[in-house]
Amino acid sequence: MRVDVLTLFPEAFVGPLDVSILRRARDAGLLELRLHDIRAHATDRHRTVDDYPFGGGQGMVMRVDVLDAALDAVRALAAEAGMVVYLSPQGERLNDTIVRELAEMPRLILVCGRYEGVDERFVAHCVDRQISIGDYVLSGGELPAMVLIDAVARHIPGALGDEQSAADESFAGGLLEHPQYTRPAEYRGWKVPEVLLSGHHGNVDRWKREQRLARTAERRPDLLRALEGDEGGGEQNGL
Ligand code: 9D3
Repeated sequence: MRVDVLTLFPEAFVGPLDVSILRRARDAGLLELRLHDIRAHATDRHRTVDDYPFGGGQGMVMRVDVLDAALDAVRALAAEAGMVVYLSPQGERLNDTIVRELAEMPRLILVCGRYEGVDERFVAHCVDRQISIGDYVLSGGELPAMVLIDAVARHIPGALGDEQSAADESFAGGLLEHPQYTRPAEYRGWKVPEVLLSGHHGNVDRWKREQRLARTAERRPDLLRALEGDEGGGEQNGL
């Protein structure tokens, strides 16, 4: 998969996407990530990318002409059309279904906004999909774009070991994980639950199942309700 990112802060992407699974996927040629500075497509001598909103209001808006020029230039760098995703607080909230859909695309073009957002004509004429990562205010689309890239890259065939892929499948099934422990079995008097040390696989499995149900009911009752209306949900979770 090829991912092109249009941003005013390409340097923000160095670091998070250079470690772990992302690093491996890129090194293996499974993920080709290209960063592009929107400001390179400004045309005036001050390299202006934003302006005051028509009709008034606070803050600045990113200009449609600069964004369109940047997008055209980036499109031309590869043959595939690419799905244009604008990271926006007004977008649909990112979830596992959307991540899997985007992971099917041969090419994604991610546009990160700054200031109060982008001129709506860019959204209307150039954007295929608008995505938010949740209902809280961030300073721009860069962190959301990195979240999206990380989540999508995990679904590129070969990017993960089989074990982790299997664990992700079960999250998609909609229950929280059971708690996990490792050695030492006791630390400062804090003990690992007895059943996990018992070697009784039947009891261990039952305990894990109970823990998953109890914490899902406690913390994410919305997930349980979603499972109730879903025939296949139980088998998917080994319940
Ligand atoms: C007047 C209200 N504005 C500022 C408080 C609205 C606003 C504009 C631009 C709020 C946030 C932003 C920048 N955020 C993003 O570009 C963004 C975002 C987010 O803030 N939260 C969750 N997902 C996303 S995706 C892009």
